[in-house]
Amino acid sequence: MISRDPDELMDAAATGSRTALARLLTYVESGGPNQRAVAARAYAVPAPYVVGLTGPPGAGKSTLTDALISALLARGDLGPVRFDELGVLCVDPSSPFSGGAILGDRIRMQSHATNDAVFIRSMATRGHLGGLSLAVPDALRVLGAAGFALALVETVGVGQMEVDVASAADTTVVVTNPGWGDAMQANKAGLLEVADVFVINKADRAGVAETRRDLEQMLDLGGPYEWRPPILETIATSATGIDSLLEALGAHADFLADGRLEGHRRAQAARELDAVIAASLRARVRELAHGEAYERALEEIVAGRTDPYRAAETLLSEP
Ligand SMILES: Nc1nc2c(ncn2[C@@H]2O[C@H](COP(=O)(O)OP(=O)(O)OP(=O)(O)O)[C@@H](O)[C@H]2O)c(=O)[nH]1
Ligand SMILES: [Mg+2]
Repeated sequence: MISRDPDELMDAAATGSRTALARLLTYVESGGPNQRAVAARAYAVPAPYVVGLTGPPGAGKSTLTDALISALLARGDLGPVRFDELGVLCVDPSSPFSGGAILGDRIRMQSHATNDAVFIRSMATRGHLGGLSLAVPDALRVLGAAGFALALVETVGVGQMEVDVASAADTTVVVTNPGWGDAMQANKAGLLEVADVFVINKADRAGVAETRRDLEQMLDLGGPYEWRPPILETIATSATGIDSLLEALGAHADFLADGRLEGHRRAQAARELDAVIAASLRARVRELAHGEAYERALEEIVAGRTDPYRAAETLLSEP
């Protein structure tokens, strides 16, 4: 029988138990006291180096991730990062239970399902107070505590929530396809913020040059860059362009390792802390809105005996 105790599970995960690791990640998704206990242990261990892949549905992220897994395992390093085991998280913020993604991703990454050096998991949120934008960083920490030095995170979509999830990565790859210049243009602000590497996947299709031109123009509008995101072309289905992609990922990891990773991690920590504070305050608001004092305050406001500002001050000052 596997333990239910977060501390025992942590010890088991650290010595290689995948069952323990899976249960810890379920705790992370579910929120509550177990999630808090897991976080207390997991954040005491350095986070793994994280490569995030994000992009519109169907861009080929899972196929690309699959090809990257093979190439990474063959090398055993990514720039300065050495690893024995590879953790992979698949995240679909638009679907609360990642139903479709689980099936699709599992099939796409089937070739690695039985490889002990790879751990693949679809992430959903079932109650974590901060949703996926906190559950994913927590899960990455758990992978770190379980001994993974490198993790890949596939996130479906290019909206604000996906950008939030993507910001948990150290190197973020934005995956596009030929002919999707306009769609990317519409999201350029968020994408420019997170993209360290652009990939035009499905380069076997027409329109690669136009998409490259669109992306270059988009990049020209931004900057100046200490690191200008390179634009690579891949055909994930035949693993074409994967070596160049790995070179680019390694180069970016080197770039960060050259004195920038600490600042990057500090910015991540600030985003996480802000998100936890915001989520806690929202929970407090919901709690207040269900209390008797709140009902009394409403009556007072309606009767003209107080105003919402004074009423809020009074409510918040109560223990
Ligand atoms: N022609 C072509 N098809 C590709 C390429 N890469 C992926 N595909 C196909 O595109 C489809 C979607 O691939 P996935 O890897 O599931 O894409 P995804 O971005 O992970 O999809 P979601 O997770 O659902 O957003 C599959 O049918 C792939 O076989 C490519 O380079 N060329
Ligand atoms: Mg996918």
